[in-house]
Amino acid sequence: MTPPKKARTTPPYELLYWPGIPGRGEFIRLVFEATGTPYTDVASSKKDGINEVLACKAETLTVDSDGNPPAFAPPALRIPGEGKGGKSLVLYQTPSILSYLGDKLGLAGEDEAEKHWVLSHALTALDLNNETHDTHHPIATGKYYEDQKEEALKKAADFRENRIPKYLGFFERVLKGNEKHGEGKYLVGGKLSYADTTLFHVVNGLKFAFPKEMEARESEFPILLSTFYPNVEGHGGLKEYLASDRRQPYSMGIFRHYPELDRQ
Ligand SMILES: N[C@@H](CCC(=O)N[C@@H](CS)C(=O)NCC(=O)O)C(=O)O
Repeated sequence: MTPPKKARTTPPYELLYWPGIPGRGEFIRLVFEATGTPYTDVASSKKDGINEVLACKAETLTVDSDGNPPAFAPPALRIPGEGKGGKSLVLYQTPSILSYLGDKLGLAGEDEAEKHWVLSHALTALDLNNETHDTHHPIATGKYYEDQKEEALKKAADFRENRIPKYLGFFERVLKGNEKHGEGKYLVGGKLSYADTTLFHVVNGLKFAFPKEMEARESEFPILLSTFYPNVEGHGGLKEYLASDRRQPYSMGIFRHYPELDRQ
């Protein structure tokens, strides 16, 4: 039987995120790229696309013309035709978007338990992402790094000495516990999930931001850094994407390389 047209086509997914940095938008891009799903990165591919990003988070917005609440901050995902009454659906918060897309694109786990483990691990990796941001902005997100450098040095030292090993040690245990199914390559079950792509990106960002610290710790987390990480990096659609110029370089976003914050 021929499936209905809608089931055979993917909706026109539209990522609403700042142009010029990987940022949190990258967690969303990775699930599209890993599954070969077409999407539009609105700010970088549409003329005046940035205005659409600004509009979804406008501080005067209470509800948009399609009935969606405002987004607190990018990333947001807009899906024409999937909202109430066949209008556009707009979702925000990285893990909420990942959970939605994970279900649609087969990256959310195989059953109810796996679905929640995938979400829990992705949230934990995103906590690590947020703590990484706070190493260079420990006092105020809206102030320059140079205005909070003294505190950043203290915050980064604690992050390197206590938080990095705590998080990476946790994920090493998760991978070890799932070795029977995942062979060290997957956090949950025996196939790629959005928890894997999310953790991969955070580890990739940490290697950029704290190269000396990560190199010194390489042998402490053998499954994570020698099996899991290269496996996700070499996965189907991701391998080509990561080597392409569509993968934006790190700059002034969450993952920044300040040599003075790294291991000395
Ligand atoms: N927890 C939110 C955080 C969103 C967030 O902080 N977005 C940043 C860019 S990565 C932003 O534009 N923030 C603006 C603001 O907080 O006003 C998520 O994961 O989506």
